Amino acid sequence: MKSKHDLTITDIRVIVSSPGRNFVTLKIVTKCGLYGVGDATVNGREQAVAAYLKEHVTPCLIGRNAHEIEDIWQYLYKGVYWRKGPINMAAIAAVDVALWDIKGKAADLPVYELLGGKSRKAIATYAHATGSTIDDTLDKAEALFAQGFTAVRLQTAVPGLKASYGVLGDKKDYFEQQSSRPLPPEEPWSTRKYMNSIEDLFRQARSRFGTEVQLLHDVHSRLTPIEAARLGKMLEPYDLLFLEDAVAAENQDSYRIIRDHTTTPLAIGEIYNTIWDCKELIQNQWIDYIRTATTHAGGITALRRIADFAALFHVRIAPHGAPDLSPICYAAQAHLGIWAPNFGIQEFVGFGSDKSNEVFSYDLTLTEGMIHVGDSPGLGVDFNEEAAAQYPYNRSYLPVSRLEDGTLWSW
Ligand code: GCO
Ligand code: MG
Repeated sequence: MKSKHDLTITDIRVIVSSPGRNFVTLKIVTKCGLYGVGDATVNGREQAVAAYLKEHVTPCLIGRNAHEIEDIWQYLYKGVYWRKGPINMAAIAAVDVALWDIKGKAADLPVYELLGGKSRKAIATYAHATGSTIDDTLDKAEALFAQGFTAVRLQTAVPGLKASYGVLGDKKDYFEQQSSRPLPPEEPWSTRKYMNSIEDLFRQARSRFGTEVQLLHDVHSRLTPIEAARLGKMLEPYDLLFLEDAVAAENQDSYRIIRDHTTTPLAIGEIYNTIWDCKELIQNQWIDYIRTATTHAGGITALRRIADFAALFHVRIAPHGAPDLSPICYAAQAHLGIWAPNFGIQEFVGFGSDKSNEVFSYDLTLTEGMIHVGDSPGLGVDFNEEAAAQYPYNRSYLPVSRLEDGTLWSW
């Protein structure tokens, strides 16, 4: 069918900006003037994706028909020869999301309508409560429940360690924390200290908040499979919605070991790039939630496939939603989440900072801990290039983690 819009791709812009923290944004412009935006942010490696997009992707796309999302996806995935990988897949994701945005605008429909329409009214989220002590964490959780959230991830500094991931210390928020790191800071880790202190957090949380609220926890891949199995058993009485990243799963069958020992639901996937990274986890039903992000696992086209595959095995999607995922990623995931029959929950740490809100606009609203998706055509997001120009790239890194004897550990 002949489109009433000329969607020949005429211009592609790659913008690296730092409105509070670094984002890599892609803008694809078509002949009729319709354009779409995509997120390609890989935290701590932003310039690598930007160079890849500028030098190796955009020249191949000029002149193509923006309607052909599937063919362009396959072209960038199979055509690269060296498939997969975080840089490649973030670049594909940004192109894919921008093309869905354009298709929606051309059809004058929100992207969720193109996916098959709404399966629910709004998207459930879980917020973060991270404190320097158990009381601090639980006070923060209480404030979130008071705002209407019904699910909260609890993290507390490990007693006896100088720093713990996610604990902000004197920093106002994640944005300020990350932008103060021109080189990777080093943080200590002790599995023994963690295992000796973690149960108390959840015991106190349940005794303070009761059984109605949902609680989650992120292990950040610090344990071995058998340690994770023990943790899952230890936390069973506190009825977690899920335990995240208990083990780094380069070996997907590590999760079999955990699964054999505990009924605590398991989630993983924020660092995965493709469906292949989670294929065995899903088809063996070793996990309950798959947490791949549109930005890091190939966009809406790829996440839709992961969601459909996961649905066959009772696995639900719970996409990553940390602050390094831009509002464009949130929008893409919101459209997917409102459609996916097997949507579980969306991680949510706010749509952005005051600075990032000058640069990104979005048609999403949060009420009572739920994200409501507006009916703007496309993804309903926009990126203000002039505002972004005020905030140049600022090199910054995630921390690295070491055991107390100096051994480098998983972050
Ligand atoms: C999460 C995460 C993040 C990541 C960060 C990496 O579950 O929200 O684990 O805190 O560490 O997004 O860039
Ligand atoms: Mg995580």
